[in-house]
Amino acid sequence: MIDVRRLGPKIGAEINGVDVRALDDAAFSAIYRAWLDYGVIAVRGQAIQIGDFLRYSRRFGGVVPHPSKITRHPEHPEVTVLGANKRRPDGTLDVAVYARGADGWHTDGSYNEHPFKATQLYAVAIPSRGGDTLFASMYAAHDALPERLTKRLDGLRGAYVYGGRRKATQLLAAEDRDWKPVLHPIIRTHPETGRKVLYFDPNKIVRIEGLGAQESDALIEELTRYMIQPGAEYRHQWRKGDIVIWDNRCSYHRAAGDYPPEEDRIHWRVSISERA
Ligand SMILES: O=C(O)CCC(=O)C(=O)O
Ligand SMILES: [Fe+2]
Repeated sequence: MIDVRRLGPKIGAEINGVDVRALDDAAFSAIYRAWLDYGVIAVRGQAIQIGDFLRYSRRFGGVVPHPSKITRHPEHPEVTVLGANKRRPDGTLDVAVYARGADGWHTDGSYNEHPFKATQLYAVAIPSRGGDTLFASMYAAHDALPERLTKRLDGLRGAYVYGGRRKATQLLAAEDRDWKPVLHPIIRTHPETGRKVLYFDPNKIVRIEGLGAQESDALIEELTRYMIQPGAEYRHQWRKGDIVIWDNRCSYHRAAGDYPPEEDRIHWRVSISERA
């Protein structure tokens, strides 16, 4: 039996008392089921090596390298190391590294034709305060849309690009900065749960297909206000040894990004694809 405990009213659960290196298929499928049900799962208390992390991550799907080459683990390109090398050689803080994911609510990989189904982090070093990660439910965002908006969004697709309208591409190598926008329906059906979501990412959306620039901007602004619903949030306070996986098909997240910059906050991170 896997001990699953709810964390937020509409998103988030924690699992204690397991060792991810030694899960049989029945135990793993209970974790996978909980992940589908709760959107975000924190497995506590893991003391693992990078190979263990990769083996466990591959049980959720194909592990694919993140487009930011400069933050990849030197020996394991599929692993991004969050929070490493945040000081430049001259000692100044590289804010793109320090505050990665803190510039607003988003979902990972919306710039891909097939966005990452999941992102999984392992907490290697945790600061003494701050540095939480916040999550919110896309199901709740969808369910809060007024009928007028649901009707209007029917059939509409958003165009997404790495860096979005702000062209925030600092973490990419210079030669990798020229991306073509990809299209995703704004109301999507989760392929495994069958539930509808508001699939949206204000950081990476550049326009809504078929609308004029002004109308598109106004709709983007309106949708941004629906993303986070009262009671549909969960704030994760990290402990060293936590493994947290979130479902990018039904949740938004953001880093709080507020920890003391002189302290370490290091995570191994993998992107898990629906394909591969
Ligand atoms: O570091 C975090 O808390 C989350 C960063 C983030 O947005 C990501 O890894 O996709
Ligand atoms: Fe993210």
